[in-house]
Amino acid sequence: MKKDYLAAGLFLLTGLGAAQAQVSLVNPVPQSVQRSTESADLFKAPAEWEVNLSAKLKGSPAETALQSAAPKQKEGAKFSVTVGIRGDRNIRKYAKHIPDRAEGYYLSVSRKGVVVAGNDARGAFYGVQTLLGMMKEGQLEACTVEDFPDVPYRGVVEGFYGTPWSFEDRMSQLDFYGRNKMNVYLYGPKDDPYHSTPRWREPYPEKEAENIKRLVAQANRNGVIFYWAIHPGGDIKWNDTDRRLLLEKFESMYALGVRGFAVFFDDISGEGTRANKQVDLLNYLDNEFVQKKGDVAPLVVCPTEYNKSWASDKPNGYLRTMGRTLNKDVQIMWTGNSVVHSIDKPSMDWVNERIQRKAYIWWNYPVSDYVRNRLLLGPVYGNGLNIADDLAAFVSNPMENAESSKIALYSIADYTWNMEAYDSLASWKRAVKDLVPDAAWAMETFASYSETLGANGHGFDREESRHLRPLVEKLKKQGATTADVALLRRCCNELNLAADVLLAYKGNPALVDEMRPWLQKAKLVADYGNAVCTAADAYALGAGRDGVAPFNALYTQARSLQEQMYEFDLRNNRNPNQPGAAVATGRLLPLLNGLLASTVNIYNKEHGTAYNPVVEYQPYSLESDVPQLAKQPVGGRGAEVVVTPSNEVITWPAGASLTVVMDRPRVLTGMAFDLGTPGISGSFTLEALVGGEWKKIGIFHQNEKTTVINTTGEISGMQATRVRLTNTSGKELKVYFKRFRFTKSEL
Ligand code: LOG
Repeated sequence: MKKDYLAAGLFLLTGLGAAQAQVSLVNPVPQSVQRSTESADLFKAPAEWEVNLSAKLKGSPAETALQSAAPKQKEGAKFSVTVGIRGDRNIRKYAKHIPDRAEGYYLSVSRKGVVVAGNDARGAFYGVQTLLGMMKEGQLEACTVEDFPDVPYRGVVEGFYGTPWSFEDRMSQLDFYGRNKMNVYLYGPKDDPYHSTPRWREPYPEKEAENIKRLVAQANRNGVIFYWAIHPGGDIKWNDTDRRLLLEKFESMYALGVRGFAVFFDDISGEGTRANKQVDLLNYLDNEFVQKKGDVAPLVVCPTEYNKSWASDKPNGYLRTMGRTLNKDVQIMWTGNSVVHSIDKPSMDWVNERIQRKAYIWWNYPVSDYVRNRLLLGPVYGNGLNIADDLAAFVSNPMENAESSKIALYSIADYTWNMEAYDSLASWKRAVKDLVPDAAWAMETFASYSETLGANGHGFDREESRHLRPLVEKLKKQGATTADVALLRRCCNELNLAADVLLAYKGNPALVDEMRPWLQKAKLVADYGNAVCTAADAYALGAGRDGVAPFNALYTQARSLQEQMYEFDLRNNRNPNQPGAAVATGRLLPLLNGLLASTVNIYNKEHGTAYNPVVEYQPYSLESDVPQLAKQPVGGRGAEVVVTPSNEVITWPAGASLTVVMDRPRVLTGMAFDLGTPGISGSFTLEALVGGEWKKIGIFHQNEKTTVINTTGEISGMQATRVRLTNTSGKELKVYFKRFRFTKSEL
């Protein structure tokens, strides 16, 4: 169908100067835009208009959106806006142009007025949104648009660990989804006690219930289906009582206005993971609740085996059991080949065949709950542009930083609406402009240093600072020149400028609040870079030393700023997993570190001095044959050595271990780890490598309930080079990895 539109176009918008074309402001990019003249016919948007809305759309999101528009509604105004849906008299003449697709619409804009003809009510709403999007800069453009979404359900799953979004965050998000033509929001923050174990059984207290009611109303105003998700698998009993309690909880949510329901079975172990029991419950909920109510959206489930790397592929394995026995109208979520992964055609074919339906993609980007010291502000890329027909839905799991997430969400809305036309960099630029209209340059600049995820257990990464790619390649082969240093200095100064502009930006206080630690950190990075560049120019590249501070001062300043950055991370963005604020670690900081090291080496050689050239000293590394832990980062903070915790259930093979390797012996002073599983201590052996010999360290529970295992007494004083934890139970175990840290002192 899309092909026909393209072929029929007289003057397609594609390729025309985006700057003057008002329709180019619209997100998501429409399927087809046509103009009757070759050059854009732009005109000033009217100050008032007469709205002719069909009776069927009274009280609908289309009407609400028109009421919020800048032009005043006035009977008899010269400019008319006619809005209806297929079958309505007021748009009968245009019916043949309406795409025969769910949520499709036809829009015609001329100097006399506008016609919006929706295929259905949501289509009409989206036609109005396109009109409002065009008018963002006060202008309109004569054209016709025929448009519809590629993916039936598009939106967001608030499904991360960490601080759940606030009520205000969510209100703003739902409005944003309406504007960007996303139609689902799934509420499932892991740290809402009433969503998960054990309090999923209890109704919300009054205030929270009232807020949910208001959120549902806000979703309805924006054409968004509000799904409420429950996460009961941690302690569910497969008996009548728990089934009844779950149904009662759903009833209480229904009473608050919720008309979409989901059950999440992710990240659990034990009894709750049994496929046939889950299916029994889900089919029961589908038959007795969803179908009987009649006004509830399709039930959605997040399975326990929600990605290929964990899926058993036996004929009677988990996924195929679900595929075969779960009611066909229940939708099954899927994160791809692993927990965090790009989605492509082969991976869709793989899962769809097994679950016997189109998968409901839960895309784990820009979620940052496993790299909480990061803001992920880069372009959205990597997903197949040819999978539109393979998806039941595509929803994004975002960051706990709601406003910052809008950059990625804007582009995910774009991608899921019109895949073939998706242009990741262009979409990102529009996203930045939409979020920070009056400081887009600053935001683009800052964002281009906030892209990588750094080392992480999922091995997922995003390219950072594309503009520095050529320099990185060049410096692999040869030393830096003054021109290279000038480029680095300019990058530092731009980053500093961008950070200052954004810190003072008044257009979006919530966004600035979220970004503050990263903006402040960026200024330290820039200061560090300036010290390094000045030292390199004067003392390594011979670019003249007149008026330049002595080497010693510049060197000390660079060291001081490294320390300040370290200290900054200890004090800011406090969270138990990955505290601090990482900025520019993808390319800029490694380049500066390399430049400092080479400058120091040159200076030492020339002057016979012994300044330490080592910039990033990393004395710890990790070795593990537990696949899910093999890439887990390890790092030192003060006296502590910490392996980053994981959110998911870890399958720990028999005999497999996790080892922290140190570059030289250190005195152990304490140790604690938490596998989040009661009674697990007897299954593991903890050892330290002392003088080339493995010494066993006794394990005891500090507290039976939290299963924190503490070894402080026994470990104390050992001089070790390695610490190792091994599954010695003789069988594969399912555990969590909530903590693994020890303290040490230097010899
Ligand atoms: C969780 C999710 C979390 C995400 C990223 C799913 C289905 N579940 O490993 O709550 O935000 O990964 O850390 C998950 O993705 N578990």
